[in-house]
Amino acid sequence: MTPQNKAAAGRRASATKASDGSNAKQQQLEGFTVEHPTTLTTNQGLQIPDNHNSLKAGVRGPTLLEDFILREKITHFDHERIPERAVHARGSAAHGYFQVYKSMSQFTCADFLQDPDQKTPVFVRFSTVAGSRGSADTVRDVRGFAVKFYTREGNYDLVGNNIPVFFIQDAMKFPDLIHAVKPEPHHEMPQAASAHDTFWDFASLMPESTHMLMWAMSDRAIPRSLRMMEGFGVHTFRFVNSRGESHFVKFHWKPRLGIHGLAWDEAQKIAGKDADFHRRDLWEAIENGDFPEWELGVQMIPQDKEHSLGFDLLDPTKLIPEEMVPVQKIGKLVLNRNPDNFFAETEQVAFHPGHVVPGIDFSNDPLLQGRLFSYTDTQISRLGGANFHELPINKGVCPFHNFQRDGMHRQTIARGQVAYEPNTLGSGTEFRVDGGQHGFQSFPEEIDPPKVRRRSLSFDDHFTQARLFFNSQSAAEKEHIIAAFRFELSKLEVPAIRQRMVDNLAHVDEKLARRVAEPLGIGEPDAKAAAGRAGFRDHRIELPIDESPALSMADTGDGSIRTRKIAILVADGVDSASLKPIRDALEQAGAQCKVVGPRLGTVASASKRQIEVDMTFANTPSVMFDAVLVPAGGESAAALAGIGDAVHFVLEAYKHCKAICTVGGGVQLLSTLGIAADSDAPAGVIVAATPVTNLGDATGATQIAHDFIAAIAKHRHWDRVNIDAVPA
Ligand code: HDD
Repeated sequence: MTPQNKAAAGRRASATKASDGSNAKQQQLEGFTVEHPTTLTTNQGLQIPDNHNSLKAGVRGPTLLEDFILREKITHFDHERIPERAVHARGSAAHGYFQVYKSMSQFTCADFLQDPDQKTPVFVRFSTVAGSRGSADTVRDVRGFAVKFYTREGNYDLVGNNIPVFFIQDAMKFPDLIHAVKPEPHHEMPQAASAHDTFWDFASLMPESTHMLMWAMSDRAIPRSLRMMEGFGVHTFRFVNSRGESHFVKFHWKPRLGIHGLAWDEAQKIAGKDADFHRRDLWEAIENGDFPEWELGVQMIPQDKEHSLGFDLLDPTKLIPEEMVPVQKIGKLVLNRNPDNFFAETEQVAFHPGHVVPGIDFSNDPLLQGRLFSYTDTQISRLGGANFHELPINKGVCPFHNFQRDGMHRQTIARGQVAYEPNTLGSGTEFRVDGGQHGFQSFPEEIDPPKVRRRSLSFDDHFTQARLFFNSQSAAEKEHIIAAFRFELSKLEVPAIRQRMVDNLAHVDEKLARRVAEPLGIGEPDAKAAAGRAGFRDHRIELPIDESPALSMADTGDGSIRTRKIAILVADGVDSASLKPIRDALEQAGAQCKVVGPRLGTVASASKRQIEVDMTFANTPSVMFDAVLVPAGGESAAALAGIGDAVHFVLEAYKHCKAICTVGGGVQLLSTLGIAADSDAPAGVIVAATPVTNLGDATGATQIAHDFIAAIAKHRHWDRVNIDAVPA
């Protein structure tokens, strides 16, 4: 067994031992997994004698059509690819479990929300929306957050995003939205990017998209890690309890590690340096035992309070501010096992908002209603037929049976004469299902309206919540939003689209619109012009709040630095005595330290000790790290100052507002780079000019480590001034 196989087997063994229900899916999957073979056979089991040579008429002759072994192998290869998802093609996934904190029976009869001792297995797939399957992870985009709960009553899929609102109000516009954001159809450019004419042409003509655009231009759309983003069910759903009483419900996933973003410049660079950045981060965290965790939160509104919010809870471009209806944390999600096979699991998993269980129901949100059609339909085309529910990753852990039959790739072997209902031939007694009281019961909402192809007037406020979002951001977050709009709109070839967009933004915030417009070579934002255009709606709703602190990413998380990546920059002459206690403290706090040097192997410390180098300046840039430590050692610091890549490393980390700690001789490096290295050191820059000898003592080092850890825990020091002047 290879080391990977051994590790995977170990993980599986421990997973299958659990007795709290969390192992049900893993046990089922065991029946489908295979290990690497020691002999090769054909798909029919025939041993293959030679896997290098085809059957020929003489050693130099043509290959014979008779060679069924060659044909089988090549034919299978020719058909290895399936269509990628129409949206959310690029994704990464993991197994885990969900556990409710206390019974939710007062609100819902969903079985998996009743017993705090029960763990429900889950499979969670995160994704970007616009890019192809092989596109980069860190592009500016919405992230999909799709959770499949394998419950005892059937699969429940919560197919959400990391942004709580959507671009459009009605599913009728979904194909238009996606056609606009995908690469332009004549030349298939740009890949995985919204910064092009067709997206903003559409968005500027659809003012209902304004609220979500504000989110998409914020750092939410460039997450530091999939483990550090929120998730939302977006639509209003329904909880229904065993008495048939309904509450409207909004779902939230709150990450334990807080909500953190990358710098835009950093995100673009990572896309080239490590296109798999988020996938790798998720995989490695789980392999290292740092299991990502979220809490499930719900906002509940009793059925009879449907119209109490001032805006329409059926409108998916609106959120319910947490200050109006608090989020109750009702359970936790833990991801603790990587998939065994990407294609079989992550690629073949098929989500559908219509996969619900008793106790959870839909609202009349017209976007949700359209989704209820789309997902099964797309799986049939993507996975090659109607039996995709039989694929191992999609199969429920509870029994399922009906009289649906046949179709491509059917796995189940249904016994007996009968494939219809009602019948008397099947079970021996009359079998009939109609009007039963058990199983899934749709909430009997009373509806008696005329058929109309129109939108409710209550959907007609497109700006109030966009404004609320903007008002709720920290100063730095506002600047990032302005910069993102500027970047995206500056990429457009048609100035009229830029103008239309800033005209719309003037209805969110005059100053925001003017700041965005400044470098774009267009006129002043013209709110009146926007108001005169087709599709413009501004029937303002009154909100009881002007700001919602919960909409900001600032100061979120548990304050720990667990899983944060720290680069330790070294060259010959580094002071190993002062380095060790700082490194130990960082690792004890859960950070991962990597030594980056001029070459692989070792460097020699000032005291002639050999220090292992993990990475080189040439193969690993600063954007792979959260923080930088330049240890003491005058000779080492002088050498680093002479290495262009090392200088760039520090400057770039500084520009991206990361915590930087320089000690002893390392401090000189900062001064050389023009960064204040005295008592005026910028936020997040820890300068310990203490003589090297003193740093060997534990107290000095502990204080430095303490300050450095506190700076890393803040994630980024976005208020660092003048970073635009930094040449990196
Ligand atoms: Fe969708 C995939 C989330 C609106 C049609 N969607 C898909 C995935 C996520 C979402 C996370 C990827 C699931 C996976 O990992 O396999 N979609 C959303 C959210 C929406 C939304 C949060 C709005 C609130 N989607 C939406 C509409 C439609 C679709 C309005 C069509 C009417 N979505 C699809 C799809 C996909 C999909 C084409 C592509 C692959 C798939 O379904 O399985 O059917």
